[in-house]
Amino acid sequence: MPLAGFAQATTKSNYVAVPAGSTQATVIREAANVTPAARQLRWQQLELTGFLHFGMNTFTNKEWGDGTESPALFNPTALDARQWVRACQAGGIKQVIITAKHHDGFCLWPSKYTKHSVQSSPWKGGQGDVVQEVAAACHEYGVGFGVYLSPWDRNSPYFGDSAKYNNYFVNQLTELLSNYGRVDEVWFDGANGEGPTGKKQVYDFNRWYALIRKLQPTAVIAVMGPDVRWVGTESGEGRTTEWSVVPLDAQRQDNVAANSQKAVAFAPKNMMGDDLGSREKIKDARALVWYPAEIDVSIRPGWFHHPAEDSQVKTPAQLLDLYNTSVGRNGVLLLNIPPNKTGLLSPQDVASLKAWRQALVQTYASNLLAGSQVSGTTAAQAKALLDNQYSTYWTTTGHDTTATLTFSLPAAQLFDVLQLQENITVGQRIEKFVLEYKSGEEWKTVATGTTVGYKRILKFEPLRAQVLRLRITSSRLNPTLSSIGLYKQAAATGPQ
Ligand code: FUL
Repeated sequence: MPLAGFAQATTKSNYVAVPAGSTQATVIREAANVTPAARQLRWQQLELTGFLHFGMNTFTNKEWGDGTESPALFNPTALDARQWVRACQAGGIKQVIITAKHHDGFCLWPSKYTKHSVQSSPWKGGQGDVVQEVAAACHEYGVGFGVYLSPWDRNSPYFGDSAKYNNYFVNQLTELLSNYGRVDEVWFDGANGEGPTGKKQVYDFNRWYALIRKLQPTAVIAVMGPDVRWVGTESGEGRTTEWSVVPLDAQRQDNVAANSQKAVAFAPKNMMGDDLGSREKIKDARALVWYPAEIDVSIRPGWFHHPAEDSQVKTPAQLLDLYNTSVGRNGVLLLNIPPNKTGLLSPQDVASLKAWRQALVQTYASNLLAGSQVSGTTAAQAKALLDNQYSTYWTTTGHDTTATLTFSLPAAQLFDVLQLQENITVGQRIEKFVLEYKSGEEWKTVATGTTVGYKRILKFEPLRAQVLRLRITSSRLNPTLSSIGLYKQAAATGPQ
C-alpha cells in the first residue's frame, strides 16, 4: 500500500510496491512497467503550461507580501483575462494557472471565508472576480485552467492554529473547485514560514488531496502533491537524465518542503546534479511511483510584474533554449508571464511569446527523416516512427533491449536537432542511446543521451549527413519509440 492516507493519491498503474529482498532485475522490470495515470498523461502531452502571477504584489511592486497590505491597493484599470489567455495560447501554451492566493493571503476571488479579497478592493466596486474571469477565458479558448492556492498564508488569523487553518483552507479549496467549472491543475508550493503566533502550521495534505480527487478527479496536483514533481530549480533547465519513475520517497511532502523556498531571497537548493531514478537510485526503493517533472521558470527575473524588469523579458531565442532544456528533457514547462498593474500582459512579453511560437512551429514543420529508408531492428515497424501519431510505436521483439535503426535520406540534409519520444503509456525504459552518421566508411558520433521519456531533444552543432543510425545501447525492457525526428532549428525573429 502507498503511505498512510495516500490511497487516493495513486492509481493501479502509477504505483508499485517492491517486495522486500527483490533482485535487481525484478526492481528494474517493475520500474519499466510503471505508467502514468490518465491525468498525468494528459498533462505531459500539454508540454507547455503557463503561470499567471498576479495579485497584491503586482500593486506593491514586491515578490512576497506580508499580509498587512490594504485591499484598497488592488485596482487594475483595464484587467482583461481574455488577453492573458489569448497571448498564452499564441505562445503555444495549453494550460494556465492563476495565483488565486499567494503568501500574502489576498484572494483574487470573493471568498466567503475572509474579507481579505477582491471584494474589499475598489476594483469593479468590489464586485469583481479574477478567478472567474480567467476560468471563463480558458474555457472559452479551450485552454486548461489551474489554480495556485498558497498553503502559507501571512494574513489569515488561523495560520499556525493547525486544525482551524486546515478547515479554512479546505473551505477555500472547495470554493475554487466548485464554482469555476473544470479545473485541470492544482498547484501547492512548498514555501512555509511561521504563523503570526510563532506556531508552525501542520498542513493536512491528505485531506486536501481527497477533496481534489472528489471534486475535480481529472486535475493533477503539483509540487506539494502526488501527480507532478517540482524539478528542483527555477532556472528552466531540467535534468539531462530525467526519470519519471522514482522511489516513493521523492513524493513525501517533508522532502519536498525541505528543498523549497523559505525566505524571499532564498535560492532553492539546486538539485540538478541529482538523478532521481537511475538503477543506483531505485535499487533499494520499497515502492516506485510515476512522478514526472514540471519545470517552472519566469519570463522575467521575478514572478510578479515589476516595471523595472520590462527590459529583461526573455527573448524568443532564450525561450527556444528553454523549450529544449525542459520539454526536451522529459519535462513539462510551466512558464510564468505576469500581468501588469493595468491588468494586462505587457507588450514585450506578448511579442516574445508569439515569436517563440513561430520559431517552434517552423523548426518542427518538416522532419528531415521523413521519406528516408529505414533498416535494422524490427524495421518493418518503422512507419510508426514517422507517422506523427503518438499512440503508434516501434519496439523490439523477444527479450531484446538494444537496437539499431539506420536511416538513409534521399539526399544529404543539414540539421542540428534530434527529437525522440518513447511511448510512455507502456512505461519509460531507454537508458542510453547514440546518434551516429556515416562519414565515408566510418560511423561518427553526432550526439549521445541517457533517458528519453515523453520527449527528448538533443541540440548540437549543425551537421550535414545522408545516412544516420540510432543505437539504443541500454534499456530496462524492450525499448519503444513513438517518434524520431531530425530538424534544423529556426532562427528566432522578433524581440532580441
Ligand atoms: C514559490 C513562491 O515562494 C514564489 O513566490 C512563486 O510563487 C513560486 C512559483 O513558488 O514557492
